[in-house]
Amino acid sequence: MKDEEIKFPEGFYWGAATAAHQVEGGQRNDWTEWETSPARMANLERSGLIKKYGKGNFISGLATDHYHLFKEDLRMAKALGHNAARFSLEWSRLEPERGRFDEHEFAHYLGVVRTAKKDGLEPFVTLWHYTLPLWVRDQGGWENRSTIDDFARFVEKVVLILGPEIKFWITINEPEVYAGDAYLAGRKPPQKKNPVAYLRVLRHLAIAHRAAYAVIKQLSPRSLIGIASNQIHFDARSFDPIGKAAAVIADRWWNARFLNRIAHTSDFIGVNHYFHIWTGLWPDRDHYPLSDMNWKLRPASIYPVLMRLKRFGKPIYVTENGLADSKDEHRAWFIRETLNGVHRAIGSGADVRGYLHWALLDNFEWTDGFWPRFGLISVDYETLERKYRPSALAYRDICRGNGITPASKTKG
Ligand code: IFM
Repeated sequence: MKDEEIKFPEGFYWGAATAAHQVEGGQRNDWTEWETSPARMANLERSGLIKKYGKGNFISGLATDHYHLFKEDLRMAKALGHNAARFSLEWSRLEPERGRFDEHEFAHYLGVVRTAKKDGLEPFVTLWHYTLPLWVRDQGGWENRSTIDDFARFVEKVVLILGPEIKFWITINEPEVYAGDAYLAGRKPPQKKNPVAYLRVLRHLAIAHRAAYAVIKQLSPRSLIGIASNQIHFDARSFDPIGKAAAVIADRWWNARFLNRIAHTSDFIGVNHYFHIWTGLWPDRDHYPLSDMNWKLRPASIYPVLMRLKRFGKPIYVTENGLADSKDEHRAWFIRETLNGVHRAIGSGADVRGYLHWALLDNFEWTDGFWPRFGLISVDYETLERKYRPSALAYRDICRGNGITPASKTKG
């Protein structure tokens, strides 16, 4: 990398992201019921995973107890020079029974939002990040069309209470991943492997986004609304026409399909970027470090991803990007190189306005449980003690300096 200063546009948002179920603890939703089910436990036992990680690894339980410790966590984010924080609201807490809203829980999230703002963190609030109230699960979750109306009613209530405080709303997190994992791969509840249900759920999620958009715009016209879409960079060698064609098809199917459906009802595009997938007949010649989850670490992929999103002509926010790295060996390098790519994309005309690292702190990584460590802040799950990882401090220098200075370059 060049040794010069790289400055980001004035007002760029710097921060990190979390999701309610992964950090709060004490949930009662479709996931908490599923994770302890005898069938799932037997499966984990059979595959040797309980022996390897222990049963507790797979039960979200108290998570990081962010529900009670959010003030401390937000204070730590502030000390890291962040000026934005992405987090989600837990629908099952706010509407535990159909039409019964829990005022106490609304007050809780109002407290979270106000604390964030007092700490100088602009909230990016996700309305739905994977987990469902039990009554929604019982009516068939997103397969049932009436869940769209229920979601719109929930959003209306949320915006009536939190709306005056919120500028950025993210309606749905990674619809592509959720639908694929839950309805095609059978990895997440309700564990179906049904292409018809998969397409139906995707369609309903797109309609739900549009319905939420209409509700929010009506109640809070000045707020900005988008989704967090999982965007993958598919690639092949330039002389490999079949691999290249496969990359184009994969891109249309995974990256473009959902966004095309909702872009006209989005004020910005939120992008979660983790993967670079090789579609070539000839193997990739480059070698990449691996994360603890064996994900290839290729931060340069952010550039083509952002350049492809330019066509929507909307502001773009990187709403997630990160890696499981318990030893913190690669994170500082990974963030810096990703930001180099973001900066290059801005220089090439992509209107990128913020970067939110996944995650602020270690958390419950869904089916993998607690062992993957995604946090800028480490969490000791015995004591709940939080500590900054060195990469958090390297990122802090970038946030504070609104860019990458030679001084903020630490070894990766
Ligand atoms: O932990 C998840 C998050 O919930 C959604 N995006 C990807 C992250 C890492 O797998």
